Amino acid sequence: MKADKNIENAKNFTADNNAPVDSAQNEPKTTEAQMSVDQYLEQLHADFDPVYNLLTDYQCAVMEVETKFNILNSRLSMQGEHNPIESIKSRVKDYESIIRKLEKLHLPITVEAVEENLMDVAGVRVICSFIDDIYRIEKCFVSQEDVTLIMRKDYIQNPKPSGYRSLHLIVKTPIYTENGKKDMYVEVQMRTIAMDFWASLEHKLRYKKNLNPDTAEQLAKELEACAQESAKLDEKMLRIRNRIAEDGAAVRIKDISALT
Ligand code: 0O2
Repeated sequence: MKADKNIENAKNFTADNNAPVDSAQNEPKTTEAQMSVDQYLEQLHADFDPVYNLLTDYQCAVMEVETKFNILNSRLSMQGEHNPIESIKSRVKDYESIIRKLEKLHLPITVEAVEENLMDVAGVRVICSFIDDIYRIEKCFVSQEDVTLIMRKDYIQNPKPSGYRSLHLIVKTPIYTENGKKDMYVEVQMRTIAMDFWASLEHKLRYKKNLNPDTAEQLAKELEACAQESAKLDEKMLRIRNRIAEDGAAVRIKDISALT
């Protein structure tokens, strides 16, 4: 629809401004150049529509998964004393990164190759307050009927050498389009606020191209140390939260026994 309009606009643009005027009849003439612009746009349309459709499907998958987490957050927060999810960040890889990844994997640059081989085009990042919330939410999420767990990498139990910690899940989940049901891969990254804080800073270092190698090495070491401190902080916060919960429960039990 949008692309049709673009082609139409392009035709208008050519007719209004660029086409040479036939002096005899004083009317724009259809030229070879104009034809080729139309053909070019139609080709572009044919090439880009499948890509646009694919990225839209991934966007829908992201929305489906986000909704699942939002629902879990509401349900679990009714039972506990806090919202287990602090925030959710989502993205669909842009087509430039998709093409670079296909190239890196020596795969053909086709829509089919993306659908069959790339499992991280749709990404949902779930940020939790505490480590135990991550595993509690994971369990509820993967047990849903329309969520199929494809891959699980626990970088919280087994951090990467860089110090990176997060729980990664690759799942398949359906979207419902005008053409029916379609199963989509979605990558879910689950982490605490501290893990997310660390990962965003380390990501900056990773993509900083022109850093002096010595500085880069030193910063990587500092970040690794930070990762260990932040892991300890996560554990301490969890212990404190549990103490608060236990004391609260003890007070409630005392109150109840005073009534009986
Ligand atoms: P972006 O821009 O975040 O999307 P692959 O996905 O094929 O490169 P693999 O081993 O299948 O590699 O995936 P992995 O390493 O389990 O997870 C990849 C994603 O996790 C990365 O995506 C990052 O988002 C995140 N990640 C993994 N390791 C690190 C790390 O050491 N530091 C930080 N900051 N993030 C990490 P992308 O595509 O690399 O980047």
